[in-house]
Amino acid sequence: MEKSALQIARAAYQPKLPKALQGPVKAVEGKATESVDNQEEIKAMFPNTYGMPVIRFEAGESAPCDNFNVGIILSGGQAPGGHNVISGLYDGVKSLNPASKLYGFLMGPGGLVDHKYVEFTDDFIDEYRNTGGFDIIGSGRTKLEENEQFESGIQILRQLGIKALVIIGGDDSNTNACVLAEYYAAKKYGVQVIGCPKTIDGDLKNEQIETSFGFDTACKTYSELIGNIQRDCNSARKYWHFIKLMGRSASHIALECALQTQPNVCLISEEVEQKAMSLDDVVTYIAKIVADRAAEGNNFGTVLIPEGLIEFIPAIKKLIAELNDVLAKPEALALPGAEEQIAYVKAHISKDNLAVFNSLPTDVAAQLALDRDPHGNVQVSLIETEKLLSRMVAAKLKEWKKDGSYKGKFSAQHHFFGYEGRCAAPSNYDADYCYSLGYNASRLIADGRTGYMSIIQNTTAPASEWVAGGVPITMMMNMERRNGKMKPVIRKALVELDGAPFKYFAARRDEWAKKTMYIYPGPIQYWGPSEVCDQCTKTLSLEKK
Ligand code: FBP
Repeated sequence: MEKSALQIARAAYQPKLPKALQGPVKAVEGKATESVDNQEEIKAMFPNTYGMPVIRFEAGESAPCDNFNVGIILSGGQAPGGHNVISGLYDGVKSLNPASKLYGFLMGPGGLVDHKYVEFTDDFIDEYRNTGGFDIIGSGRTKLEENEQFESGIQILRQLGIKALVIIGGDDSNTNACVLAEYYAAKKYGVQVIGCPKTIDGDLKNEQIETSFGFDTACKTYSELIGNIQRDCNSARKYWHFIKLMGRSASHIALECALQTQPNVCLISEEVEQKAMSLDDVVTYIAKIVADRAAEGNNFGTVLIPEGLIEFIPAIKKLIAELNDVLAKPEALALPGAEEQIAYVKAHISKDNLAVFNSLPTDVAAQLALDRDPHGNVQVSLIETEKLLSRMVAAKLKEWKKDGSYKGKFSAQHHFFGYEGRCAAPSNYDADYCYSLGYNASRLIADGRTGYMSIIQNTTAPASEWVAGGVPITMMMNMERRNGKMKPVIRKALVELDGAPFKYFAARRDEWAKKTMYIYPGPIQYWGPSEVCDQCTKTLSLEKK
Protein backbone atom coordinates (compact mmCIF):
# COMPACT_ATOMS: atom_id res chain seq x y z
CA MET A 1 0.00 0.00 0.00
CA GLU A 2 1.52 3.38 -0.99
CA LYS A 3 1.70 5.93 1.86
CA SER A 4 2.16 9.67 2.37
CA ALA A 5 5.19 10.98 4.28
CA LEU A 6 2.90 11.79 7.22
CA GLN A 7 1.48 8.26 7.24
CA ILE A 8 4.98 6.78 7.27
CA ALA A 9 6.12 9.02 10.13
CA ARG A 10 2.92 8.43 12.07
CA ALA A 11 3.16 4.64 11.72
CA ALA A 12 6.37 4.78 13.75
CA TYR A 13 4.66 6.48 16.71
CA GLN A 14 4.74 4.32 19.84
CA PRO A 15 1.55 5.01 21.81
CA LYS A 16 1.95 5.60 25.52
CA LEU A 17 0.72 3.19 28.21
CA PRO A 18 -0.29 3.81 31.82
CA LYS A 19 2.54 2.99 34.20
CA ALA A 20 0.68 0.01 35.70
CA LEU A 21 0.48 -1.67 32.29
CA GLN A 22 4.18 -1.29 31.52
CA GLY A 23 5.05 -4.45 33.46
CA PRO A 24 3.31 -7.41 35.16
CA VAL A 25 0.01 -6.51 36.85
CA LYS A 26 -2.15 -7.62 39.74
CA ALA A 27 -5.88 -6.94 39.92
CA VAL A 28 -7.19 -5.04 42.93
CA GLU A 29 -10.91 -5.57 43.45
CA GLY A 30 -13.34 -2.93 44.72
CA LYS A 31 -16.70 -3.60 46.37
CA ALA A 32 -19.59 -5.58 44.83
CA THR A 33 -21.49 -3.39 42.35
CA GLU A 34 -25.17 -2.70 41.56
CA SER A 35 -26.74 -1.66 38.26
CA VAL A 36 -27.63 2.06 37.93
CA ASP A 37 -31.34 1.21 38.18
CA ASN A 38 -33.82 -1.70 38.09
CA GLN A 39 -31.40 -3.76 40.22
CA GLU A 40 -33.73 -6.73 40.88
CA GLU A 41 -34.69 -7.23 37.23
CA ILE A 42 -31.11 -6.92 35.97
CA LYS A 43 -29.75 -9.22 38.67
CA ALA A 44 -32.31 -11.86 37.67
CA MET A 45 -31.37 -11.56 33.99
CA PHE A 46 -27.59 -11.69 34.59
CA PRO A 47 -27.14 -14.16 37.48
CA ASN A 48 -23.53 -14.97 36.46
CA THR A 49 -22.24 -11.49 35.64
CA TYR A 50 -24.17 -9.24 38.05
CA GLY A 51 -22.59 -7.59 41.08
CA MET A 52 -18.94 -8.18 40.18
CA PRO A 53 -16.43 -5.65 41.56
CA VAL A 54 -14.72 -2.81 39.71
CA ILE A 55 -11.08 -3.76 39.06
CA ARG A 56 -7.96 -1.64 39.08
CA PHE A 57 -4.60 -2.93 37.87
CA GLU A 58 -1.48 -2.25 39.87
CA ALA A 59 2.12 -3.31 39.31
CA GLY A 60 2.41 -7.03 40.15
CA GLU A 61 4.91 -9.83 39.92
CA SER A 62 5.94 -11.58 36.77
CA ALA A 63 4.39 -15.04 36.37
CA PRO A 64 4.47 -17.47 33.41
CA CYS A 65 1.32 -17.32 31.28
CA ASP A 66 0.06 -20.15 29.06
CA ASN A 67 -0.60 -19.16 25.49
CA PHE A 68 -4.23 -18.25 24.73
CA ASN A 69 -6.11 -17.14 21.62
CA VAL A 70 -8.35 -14.10 21.43
CA GLY A 71 -10.95 -12.89 18.90
CA ILE A 72 -11.92 -9.28 18.25
CA ILE A 73 -14.94 -7.61 16.63
CA LEU A 74 -15.48 -4.00 15.53
CA SER A 75 -19.17 -3.16 15.93
CA GLY A 76 -21.22 -0.21 14.69
CA GLY A 77 -20.07 3.17 13.40
CA GLN A 78 -16.39 3.88 12.80
CA ALA A 79 -14.46 5.88 15.41
CA PRO A 80 -10.84 7.06 15.22
CA GLY A 81 -8.51 4.77 17.17
CA GLY A 82 -10.12 1.37 16.52
CA HIS A 83 -6.94 0.12 14.85
CA ASN A 84 -4.96 1.10 17.94
CA VAL A 85 -7.28 -0.90 20.20
CA ILE A 86 -6.48 -3.89 18.00
CA SER A 87 -2.72 -3.22 17.93
CA GLY A 88 -2.74 -2.65 21.72
CA LEU A 89 -4.58 -5.94 22.26
CA TYR A 90 -2.20 -7.72 19.85
CA ASP A 91 0.88 -6.39 21.64
CA GLY A 92 -0.66 -7.14 25.04
CA VAL A 93 -1.53 -10.73 24.15
CA LYS A 94 1.91 -11.35 22.59
CA SER A 95 3.70 -9.78 25.57
CA LEU A 96 2.09 -12.37 27.85
CA ASN A 97 3.01 -15.25 25.56
CA PRO A 98 4.31 -14.86 21.99
CA ALA A 99 2.59 -18.12 20.99
CA SER A 100 -0.85 -16.60 21.67
CA LYS A 101 -2.88 -15.63 18.60
CA LEU A 102 -5.30 -12.82 17.79
CA TYR A 103 -8.12 -13.33 15.28
CA GLY A 104 -10.33 -10.60 13.82
CA PHE A 105 -13.91 -11.37 12.81
CA LEU A 106 -14.82 -9.66 9.55
CA MET A 107 -17.41 -6.91 8.99
CA GLY A 108 -18.74 -6.70 12.52
CA PRO A 109 -20.60 -9.20 14.71
CA GLY A 110 -21.84 -10.93 11.53
CA GLY A 111 -18.29 -12.28 11.03
CA LEU A 112 -18.57 -14.31 14.24
CA VAL A 113 -21.96 -15.74 13.28
CA ASP A 114 -20.87 -16.51 9.70
CA HIS A 115 -17.40 -17.75 10.70
CA LYS A 116 -15.51 -15.15 8.64
CA TYR A 117 -12.19 -14.19 10.19
CA VAL A 118 -8.49 -13.42 9.70
CA GLU A 119 -5.47 -14.09 11.88
CA PHE A 120 -3.33 -11.04 12.70
CA THR A 121 0.40 -11.15 12.14
CA ASP A 122 3.14 -8.60 12.89
CA ASP A 123 3.23 -7.29 9.30
CA PHE A 124 -0.55 -7.05 9.06
CA ILE A 125 -0.84 -5.11 12.35
CA ASP A 126 2.10 -2.81 11.48
CA GLU A 127 0.24 -1.60 8.36
CA TYR A 128 -2.52 -0.17 10.55
CA ARG A 129 -0.80 1.25 13.64
CA ASN A 130 -2.02 4.80 14.47
CA THR A 131 -4.29 4.94 11.41
CA GLY A 132 -7.97 5.94 11.35
CA GLY A 133 -10.82 3.78 10.10
CA PHE A 134 -12.01 0.28 10.81
CA ASP A 135 -10.88 -1.12 7.46
CA ILE A 136 -8.42 -3.56 9.05
CA ILE A 137 -11.31 -6.04 9.44
CA GLY A 138 -14.37 -3.88 8.64
CA SER A 139 -17.34 -3.16 10.89
CA GLY A 140 -21.06 -3.90 10.81
CA ARG A 141 -24.31 -3.32 12.65
CA THR A 142 -25.56 -6.92 12.91
CA LYS A 143 -27.23 -7.24 16.30
CA LEU A 144 -25.71 -10.05 18.34
CA GLU A 145 -28.63 -11.05 20.56
CA GLU A 146 -30.16 -14.39 19.54
CA ASN A 147 -29.18 -17.72 21.10
CA GLU A 148 -28.70 -19.23 17.61
CA GLN A 149 -26.09 -16.56 16.87
CA PHE A 150 -24.33 -17.27 20.17
CA GLU A 151 -24.34 -21.00 19.38
CA SER A 152 -23.00 -20.41 15.89
CA GLY A 153 -20.32 -18.19 17.43
CA ILE A 154 -19.18 -20.82 19.92
CA GLN A 155 -18.50 -23.29 17.09
CA ILE A 156 -15.90 -21.05 15.46
CA LEU A 157 -14.51 -19.89 18.80
CA ARG A 158 -13.90 -23.53 19.75
CA GLN A 159 -12.47 -24.36 16.34
CA LEU A 160 -9.92 -21.54 16.71
CA GLY A 161 -9.22 -22.29 20.38
CA ILE A 162 -10.38 -18.80 21.36
CA LYS A 163 -10.53 -18.16 25.09
CA ALA A 164 -11.92 -14.63 24.94
CA LEU A 165 -13.75 -12.30 22.61
CA VAL A 166 -13.28 -8.51 22.67
CA ILE A 167 -16.19 -6.48 21.31
CA ILE A 168 -15.45 -2.86 20.42
CA GLY A 169 -18.72 -0.96 20.33
CA GLY A 170 -21.10 1.68 21.64
CA ASP A 171 -23.81 1.28 24.29
CA ASP A 172 -25.96 -1.16 22.28
CA SER A 173 -23.03 -3.37 21.20
CA ASN A 174 -21.62 -3.48 24.74
CA THR A 175 -25.06 -4.37 26.08
CA ASN A 176 -25.06 -7.28 23.63
CA ALA A 177 -21.48 -8.16 24.67
CA CYS A 178 -22.77 -8.50 28.22
CA VAL A 179 -25.71 -10.67 27.12
CA LEU A 180 -23.21 -12.90 25.30
CA ALA A 181 -20.87 -13.02 28.33
CA GLU A 182 -23.80 -14.08 30.51
CA TYR A 183 -24.94 -16.73 28.01
CA TYR A 184 -21.47 -18.30 27.68
CA ALA A 185 -21.00 -18.17 31.47
CA ALA A 186 -24.40 -19.79 32.09
CA LYS A 187 -23.62 -22.54 29.58
CA LYS A 188 -20.10 -22.95 31.06
CA TYR A 189 -18.61 -22.66 27.56
CA GLY A 190 -15.35 -21.26 28.94
CA VAL A 191 -15.25 -18.21 26.64
CA GLN A 192 -14.85 -14.76 28.21
CA VAL A 193 -16.30 -11.59 26.67
CA ILE A 194 -14.77 -8.14 27.19
CA GLY A 195 -16.20 -4.84 25.89
CA CYS A 196 -14.44 -1.68 24.82
CA PRO A 197 -16.09 1.80 24.86
CA LYS A 198 -16.23 3.20 21.33
CA THR A 199 -18.30 5.92 19.70
CA ILE A 200 -17.64 9.38 18.31
CA ASP A 201 -21.00 10.36 19.85
CA GLY A 202 -19.44 10.61 23.34
CA ASP A 203 -22.59 9.17 24.95
CA LEU A 204 -20.97 6.06 26.42
CA LYS A 205 -19.56 7.60 29.57
CA ASN A 206 -20.31 7.50 33.28
CA GLU A 207 -18.51 7.52 36.60
CA GLN A 208 -16.20 4.75 35.42
CA ILE A 209 -15.80 5.58 31.72
CA GLU A 210 -14.35 9.06 31.21
CA THR A 211 -15.03 9.17 27.48
CA SER A 212 -15.69 6.87 24.57
CA PHE A 213 -12.78 6.63 22.15
CA GLY A 214 -12.98 8.55 18.89
CA PHE A 215 -14.91 11.49 20.40
CA ASP A 216 -11.68 13.48 20.80
CA THR A 217 -10.43 13.09 17.21
CA ALA A 218 -13.86 13.42 15.60
CA CYS A 219 -14.62 16.67 17.47
CA LYS A 220 -11.19 18.10 16.66
CA THR A 221 -11.71 17.26 12.98
CA TYR A 222 -15.18 18.85 12.86
CA SER A 223 -13.90 21.88 14.80
CA GLU A 224 -11.14 22.39 12.27
CA LEU A 225 -13.76 22.38 9.48
CA ILE A 226 -16.13 24.67 11.41
CA GLY A 227 -13.22 27.04 12.06
CA ASN A 228 -12.42 27.09 8.34
CA ILE A 229 -16.06 27.84 7.53
CA GLN A 230 -16.13 30.60 10.15
CA ARG A 231 -13.06 32.21 8.61
CA ASP A 232 -14.69 32.05 5.18
CA CYS A 233 -17.91 33.37 6.64
CA ASN A 234 -16.12 36.27 8.36
CA SER A 235 -14.28 37.04 5.10
CA ALA A 236 -17.23 37.10 2.68
CA ARG A 237 -19.82 38.27 5.26
CA LYS A 238 -22.77 37.12 3.18
CA TYR A 239 -23.84 33.66 4.35
CA TRP A 240 -25.39 31.99 7.36
CA HIS A 241 -23.91 28.49 7.60
CA PHE A 242 -26.22 25.82 9.06
CA ILE A 243 -23.97 22.97 10.19
CA LYS A 244 -25.45 19.70 11.39
CA LEU A 245 -23.16 17.49 13.46
CA MET A 246 -23.38 13.74 14.03
CA GLY A 247 -23.91 12.40 17.51
CA ARG A 248 -27.19 10.47 17.26
CA SER A 249 -29.39 11.48 20.25
CA ALA A 250 -26.84 13.22 22.45
CA SER A 251 -25.48 16.73 21.74
CA HIS A 252 -21.97 16.12 23.11
CA ILE A 253 -20.32 16.62 19.69
CA ALA A 254 -22.20 19.88 18.99
CA LEU A 255 -21.38 21.18 22.48
CA GLU A 256 -17.69 20.24 22.24
CA CYS A 257 -17.40 21.86 18.79
CA ALA A 258 -19.08 25.01 20.15
CA LEU A 259 -16.56 25.12 23.01
CA GLN A 260 -13.75 24.79 20.48
CA THR A 261 -15.02 27.31 17.89
CA GLN A 262 -17.45 29.80 19.55
CA PRO A 263 -20.14 29.90 16.85
CA ASN A 264 -23.05 32.38 16.85
CA VAL A 265 -25.63 29.68 17.63
CA CYS A 266 -25.37 26.14 18.96
CA LEU A 267 -28.53 24.22 19.75
CA ILE A 268 -28.41 21.62 22.51
CA SER A 269 -31.16 19.01 22.13
CA GLU A 270 -31.26 18.19 25.84
CA GLU A 271 -32.01 21.86 26.62
CA VAL A 272 -34.68 22.05 23.93
CA GLU A 273 -36.39 19.10 25.64
CA GLN A 274 -36.01 20.50 29.14
CA LYS A 275 -37.50 23.83 28.09
CA ALA A 276 -40.27 21.96 26.19
CA MET A 277 -39.54 24.03 23.09
CA SER A 278 -41.62 23.54 19.95
CA LEU A 279 -40.11 23.54 16.47
CA ASP A 280 -41.39 27.11 16.11
CA ASP A 281 -39.64 28.15 19.36
CA VAL A 282 -36.34 26.79 18.02
CA VAL A 283 -36.81 28.62 14.71
CA THR A 284 -37.73 31.89 16.47
CA TYR A 285 -34.62 31.61 18.68
CA ILE A 286 -32.33 31.35 15.63
CA ALA A 287 -34.22 33.99 13.61
CA LYS A 288 -33.93 36.46 16.48
CA ILE A 289 -30.14 36.09 16.54
CA VAL A 290 -30.04 36.50 12.74
CA ALA A 291 -32.16 39.68 13.01
CA ASP A 292 -30.09 41.12 15.89
CA ARG A 293 -26.86 40.56 13.96
CA ALA A 294 -28.44 42.06 10.83
CA ALA A 295 -29.33 45.17 12.81
CA GLU A 296 -25.57 45.61 13.40
CA GLY A 297 -24.88 45.08 9.69
CA ASN A 298 -23.73 41.46 10.12
CA ASN A 299 -25.68 39.33 7.67
CA PHE A 300 -23.59 36.27 8.35
CA GLY A 301 -23.06 33.68 11.02
CA THR A 302 -22.82 30.03 12.02
CA VAL A 303 -25.41 27.70 13.55
CA LEU A 304 -24.43 24.29 14.96
CA ILE A 305 -27.22 21.71 15.07
CA PRO A 306 -26.97 18.32 16.80
CA GLU A 307 -28.32 15.59 14.53
CA GLY A 308 -30.73 14.26 17.16
CA LEU A 309 -32.47 17.63 17.66
CA ILE A 310 -35.78 16.66 16.11
CA GLU A 311 -36.16 13.70 18.52
CA PHE A 312 -35.94 16.03 21.53
CA ILE A 313 -38.74 18.38 20.59
CA PRO A 314 -41.28 16.98 23.08
CA ALA A 315 -44.21 16.64 20.63
CA ILE A 316 -41.97 14.87 18.10
CA LYS A 317 -40.43 12.68 20.81
CA LYS A 318 -43.90 11.47 21.80
CA LEU A 319 -44.64 10.74 18.16
CA ILE A 320 -41.38 8.78 17.71
CA ALA A 321 -42.07 6.69 20.84
CA GLU A 322 -45.45 5.66 19.43
CA LEU A 323 -43.98 5.06 15.96
CA ASN A 324 -41.37 2.74 17.51
CA ASP A 325 -44.07 0.65 19.18
CA VAL A 326 -46.45 0.63 16.22
CA LEU A 327 -43.75 -0.22 13.68
CA ALA A 328 -42.36 -3.05 15.86
CA LYS A 329 -45.65 -5.00 15.50
CA PRO A 330 -45.26 -8.14 13.34
CA GLU A 331 -47.96 -7.04 10.85
CA ALA A 332 -46.13 -3.69 10.36
CA LEU A 333 -42.81 -5.44 9.84
CA ALA A 334 -44.40 -7.57 7.13
CA LEU A 335 -45.64 -4.60 5.06
CA PRO A 336 -44.12 -4.58 1.57
CA GLY A 337 -43.17 -0.92 1.02
CA ALA A 338 -42.93 2.71 2.18
CA GLU A 339 -46.42 3.74 1.09
CA GLU A 340 -48.05 0.85 2.96
CA GLN A 341 -45.99 1.59 6.07
CA ILE A 342 -46.95 5.27 6.09
CA ALA A 343 -50.62 4.37 5.59
CA TYR A 344 -50.34 1.84 8.45
CA VAL A 345 -48.72 4.44 10.69
CA LYS A 346 -51.46 6.98 9.98
CA ALA A 347 -54.17 4.43 10.74
CA HIS A 348 -52.61 3.23 14.02
CA ILE A 349 -51.21 6.26 15.88
CA SER A 350 -53.17 8.45 18.32
CA LYS A 351 -55.04 11.55 17.15
CA ASP A 352 -52.54 13.94 18.76
CA ASN A 353 -49.55 12.20 17.25
CA LEU A 354 -51.26 12.06 13.86
CA ALA A 355 -51.68 15.85 13.97
CA VAL A 356 -47.92 16.28 14.68
CA PHE A 357 -47.06 13.73 11.97
CA ASN A 358 -49.19 15.59 9.41
CA SER A 359 -47.70 18.97 10.39
CA LEU A 360 -44.15 17.89 9.47
CA PRO A 361 -42.74 18.40 5.97
CA THR A 362 -43.50 15.18 4.04
CA ASP A 363 -39.83 14.20 3.66
CA VAL A 364 -39.13 14.54 7.41
CA ALA A 365 -42.31 12.62 8.34
CA ALA A 366 -41.37 9.81 5.94
CA GLN A 367 -37.84 9.58 7.37
CA LEU A 368 -39.19 9.36 10.91
CA ALA A 369 -41.58 6.62 9.97
CA LEU A 370 -39.37 4.50 7.75
CA ASP A 371 -35.71 4.59 8.61
CA ARG A 372 -34.59 2.44 11.55
CA ASP A 373 -31.20 0.90 12.26
CA PRO A 374 -30.96 -2.76 13.39
CA HIS A 375 -31.24 -1.66 17.06
CA GLY A 376 -34.60 0.02 16.29
CA ASN A 377 -33.17 3.57 16.52
CA VAL A 378 -34.45 6.36 14.27
CA GLN A 379 -31.70 7.05 11.74
CA VAL A 380 -31.33 10.69 12.69
CA SER A 381 -28.34 11.17 10.39
CA LEU A 382 -30.74 10.88 7.43
CA ILE A 383 -33.01 13.73 8.57
CA GLU A 384 -31.91 17.00 6.96
CA THR A 385 -32.55 19.22 10.00
CA GLU A 386 -30.07 21.85 8.79
CA LYS A 387 -32.17 22.46 5.65
CA LEU A 388 -35.48 22.22 7.51
CA LEU A 389 -34.38 24.87 10.04
CA SER A 390 -32.87 27.30 7.52
CA ARG A 391 -36.03 27.01 5.37
CA MET A 392 -38.17 27.82 8.41
CA VAL A 393 -35.88 30.67 9.57
CA ALA A 394 -36.08 32.21 6.06
CA ALA A 395 -39.89 32.04 6.21
CA LYS A 396 -39.96 33.67 9.66
CA LEU A 397 -37.62 36.49 8.54
CA LYS A 398 -39.86 37.08 5.53
CA GLU A 399 -42.79 37.64 7.91
CA TRP A 400 -40.69 40.02 10.04
CA LYS A 401 -39.66 41.90 6.91
CA LYS A 402 -43.32 42.56 6.15
CA ASP A 403 -43.93 44.20 9.54
CA GLY A 404 -40.62 46.11 9.27
CA SER A 405 -38.93 44.48 12.26
CA TYR A 406 -36.19 42.93 10.09
CA LYS A 407 -34.29 44.63 7.32
CA GLY A 408 -31.35 42.31 6.65
CA LYS A 409 -30.37 39.84 3.94
CA PHE A 410 -30.48 36.12 4.62
CA SER A 411 -28.69 33.60 2.49
CA ALA A 412 -27.90 30.11 3.81
CA GLN A 413 -25.34 27.36 3.17
CA HIS A 414 -25.76 23.85 4.53
CA HIS A 415 -23.28 21.31 5.82
CA PHE A 416 -23.44 17.95 7.55
CA PHE A 417 -20.29 16.77 9.30
CA GLY A 418 -20.20 13.18 10.40
CA TYR A 419 -18.46 10.81 8.04
CA GLU A 420 -15.64 13.40 7.59
CA GLY A 421 -14.42 12.74 11.14
CA ARG A 422 -15.24 9.13 11.93
CA CYS A 423 -12.15 7.70 10.22
CA ALA A 424 -9.67 10.53 10.81
CA ALA A 425 -6.20 9.47 11.93
CA PRO A 426 -6.39 9.39 15.74
CA SER A 427 -5.10 12.36 17.74
CA ASN A 428 -2.34 11.63 20.24
CA TYR A 429 -5.03 11.38 22.92
CA ASP A 430 -7.04 8.76 21.01
CA ALA A 431 -3.92 6.93 19.78
CA ASP A 432 -2.69 6.50 23.38
CA TYR A 433 -6.13 5.94 24.92
CA CYS A 434 -7.13 3.28 22.39
CA TYR A 435 -3.81 1.45 22.51
CA SER A 436 -4.10 1.39 26.32
CA LEU A 437 -7.73 0.15 26.17
CA GLY A 438 -6.68 -2.75 23.91
CA TYR A 439 -3.54 -3.61 25.90
CA ASN A 440 -5.57 -3.47 29.12
CA ALA A 441 -8.16 -5.86 27.64
CA SER A 442 -5.41 -8.50 27.35
CA ARG A 443 -4.79 -8.15 31.11
CA LEU A 444 -8.51 -8.54 31.91
CA ILE A 445 -8.56 -11.69 29.81
CA ALA A 446 -5.42 -13.11 31.43
CA ASP A 447 -7.03 -12.37 34.80
CA GLY A 448 -10.02 -14.56 33.80
CA ARG A 449 -12.63 -11.77 33.70
CA THR A 450 -15.83 -11.82 31.65
CA GLY A 451 -18.70 -9.33 31.28
CA TYR A 452 -16.29 -6.45 31.91
CA MET A 453 -15.52 -3.34 29.92
CA SER A 454 -11.90 -2.26 29.56
CA ILE A 455 -11.43 1.15 31.21
CA ILE A 456 -8.64 3.71 31.38
CA GLN A 457 -9.13 6.61 33.79
CA ASN A 458 -7.42 9.84 34.85
CA THR A 459 -6.82 10.67 31.18
CA THR A 460 -6.54 14.42 31.75
CA ALA A 461 -3.18 13.67 33.42
CA PRO A 462 -0.08 12.57 31.46
CA ALA A 463 -0.48 9.00 30.10
CA SER A 464 2.00 7.54 32.59
CA GLU A 465 -0.47 8.46 35.37
CA TRP A 466 -3.51 6.92 33.68
CA VAL A 467 -5.33 4.25 35.68
CA ALA A 468 -6.19 0.90 34.05
CA GLY A 469 -8.86 -1.62 35.04
CA GLY A 470 -12.29 -3.03 34.31
CA VAL A 471 -15.90 -2.23 35.07
CA PRO A 472 -18.71 -4.85 35.09
CA ILE A 473 -21.05 -4.00 32.21
CA THR A 474 -24.13 -4.82 34.30
CA MET A 475 -23.18 -1.91 36.58
CA MET A 476 -24.07 0.55 33.78
CA MET A 477 -27.43 -1.00 32.94
CA ASN A 478 -31.07 -0.09 33.44
CA MET A 479 -34.34 -1.19 31.80
CA GLU A 480 -35.53 0.79 28.76
CA ARG A 481 -38.18 0.36 26.12
CA ARG A 482 -36.72 -0.87 22.79
CA ASN A 483 -38.72 -2.00 19.76
CA GLY A 484 -41.86 -2.11 21.88
CA LYS A 485 -40.35 -4.20 24.74
CA MET A 486 -38.57 -3.43 28.04
CA LYS A 487 -34.91 -4.49 27.74
CA PRO A 488 -31.75 -4.25 29.87
CA VAL A 489 -29.48 -1.66 28.24
CA ILE A 490 -26.46 0.47 29.13
CA ARG A 491 -27.73 3.89 30.14
CA LYS A 492 -26.86 6.47 27.50
CA ALA A 493 -25.15 9.63 28.77
CA LEU A 494 -26.85 12.76 27.44
CA VAL A 495 -25.56 16.31 27.92
CA GLU A 496 -26.13 17.28 31.55
CA LEU A 497 -27.55 20.78 31.81
CA ASP A 498 -26.06 21.20 35.27
CA GLY A 499 -22.68 19.88 34.10
CA ALA A 500 -19.61 22.12 33.75
CA PRO A 501 -19.32 21.96 29.90
CA PHE A 502 -22.92 23.12 29.31
CA LYS A 503 -22.71 25.79 32.03
CA TYR A 504 -19.50 27.18 30.51
CA PHE A 505 -21.20 27.38 27.11
CA ALA A 506 -24.47 28.82 28.45
CA ALA A 507 -22.62 31.60 30.28
CA ARG A 508 -20.96 32.77 27.05
CA ARG A 509 -23.34 32.00 24.20
CA ASP A 510 -25.18 35.37 24.17
CA GLU A 511 -21.90 37.18 23.66
CA TRP A 512 -20.84 34.70 20.92
CA ALA A 513 -24.24 35.27 19.24
CA LYS A 514 -23.95 39.03 19.12
CA LYS A 515 -20.27 39.60 18.55
CA THR A 516 -18.08 37.70 16.11
CA MET A 517 -15.74 35.84 18.45
CA TYR A 518 -14.88 32.82 16.34
CA ILE A 519 -11.99 30.53 17.21
CA TYR A 520 -10.18 28.79 14.34
CA PRO A 521 -8.66 25.67 15.94
CA GLY A 522 -6.74 24.45 12.86
CA PRO A 523 -5.81 20.82 12.12
CA ILE A 524 -4.84 18.14 14.62
CA GLN A 525 -1.10 18.21 15.32
CA TYR A 526 0.93 15.14 16.27
CA TRP A 527 4.31 16.70 17.00
CA GLY A 528 5.12 19.91 18.81
CA PRO A 529 4.45 21.49 22.20
CA SER A 530 2.27 19.39 24.49
CA GLU A 531 -0.40 22.10 24.80
CA VAL A 532 -0.81 21.90 21.01
CA CYS A 533 -0.61 18.11 20.59
CA ASP A 534 -1.76 16.33 23.72
CA GLN A 535 -4.83 18.20 24.93
CA CYS A 536 -8.00 16.24 25.64
CA THR A 537 -11.44 17.65 24.73
CA LYS A 538 -12.71 20.80 26.42
CA THR A 539 -15.67 18.73 27.64
CA LEU A 540 -13.43 16.31 29.53
CA SER A 541 -11.15 18.99 30.93
CA LEU A 542 -14.17 21.00 32.21
CA GLU A 543 -15.74 17.85 33.66
CA LYS A 544 -12.53 17.00 35.51
CA LYS A 545 -11.81 20.52 36.82
P1 FBP B 1 -22.06 4.26 16.80
O1 FBP B 1 -23.05 4.68 17.85
O2 FBP B 1 -22.27 2.89 16.30
O3 FBP B 1 -20.65 4.50 17.26
O4 FBP B 1 -22.25 5.21 15.54
C1 FBP B 1 -22.26 6.57 15.66
C2 FBP B 1 -22.75 7.28 14.42
O5 FBP B 1 -21.65 7.85 13.75
C3 FBP B 1 -23.81 8.32 14.76
O6 FBP B 1 -23.21 9.55 15.10
C4 FBP B 1 -24.63 8.36 13.50
O7 FBP B 1 -25.96 8.75 13.77
C5 FBP B 1 -24.60 6.95 13.01
O8 FBP B 1 -23.41 6.39 13.50
C6 FBP B 1 -24.63 6.83 11.51
O9 FBP B 1 -24.73 5.49 11.16
P2 FBP B 1 -24.26 4.86 9.77
O10 FBP B 1 -22.78 4.70 9.83
O11 FBP B 1 -24.91 3.53 9.77
O12 FBP B 1 -24.66 5.78 8.69
